[in-house]
Amino acid sequence: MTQALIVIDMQNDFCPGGNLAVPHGDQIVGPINRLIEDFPTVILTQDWHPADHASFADNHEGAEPFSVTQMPYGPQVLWPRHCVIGTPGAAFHRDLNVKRADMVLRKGFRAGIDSYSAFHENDRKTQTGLAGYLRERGITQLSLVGLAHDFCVAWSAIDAASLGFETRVIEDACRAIDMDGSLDAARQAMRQAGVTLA
Ligand code: VGL
Ligand code: ZN
Repeated sequence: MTQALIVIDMQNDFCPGGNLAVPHGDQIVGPINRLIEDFPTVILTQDWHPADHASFADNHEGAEPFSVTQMPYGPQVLWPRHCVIGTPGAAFHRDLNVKRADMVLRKGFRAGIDSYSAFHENDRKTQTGLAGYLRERGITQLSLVGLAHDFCVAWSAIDAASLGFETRVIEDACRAIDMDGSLDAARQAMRQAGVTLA
């Protein structure tokens, strides 16, 4: 089988009540669970940050959440503290069917580098190893779902397409943060990268 479903960051902190809640993020748990049954291979990603992570606004004196700062690797949005290693906010949504996952890929665990994409960290150099894993298993077609549509799903999909995977985002099973037009920009960037928006 050459297909995999990649479920991005279906964690409590990205759902209503969480620290970086994506509006209606919990509504896609049911649709994702149905998709999980249809794919031969399922991979879950988990945003997984140490407490001193550089993407947290409260680790930068006087910085407001959702402002943009300059990192050594370029501009970086500063987020509310979220998905701290081992906390309930970093756990998967309780109703997500995690039983069929072949792999759980953690990302963003280096204090100095954020990682939206499941393939490359935000410095665009540090690899997560996912491409190698998929290639070794002979997987060529990817379908992506999850949170957030305009950040981690989009960046993962763009990288997947540029790495040569046939890449599709199932938009009904995604929800967006949508700050300053970020969803429109992300959809345009995905189309440009050759990602199919389904
Ligand atoms: C995400 C912002 C910060 C995401 C993760 O999963 O889209 N967004 N960390
Ligand atoms: Zn994060």
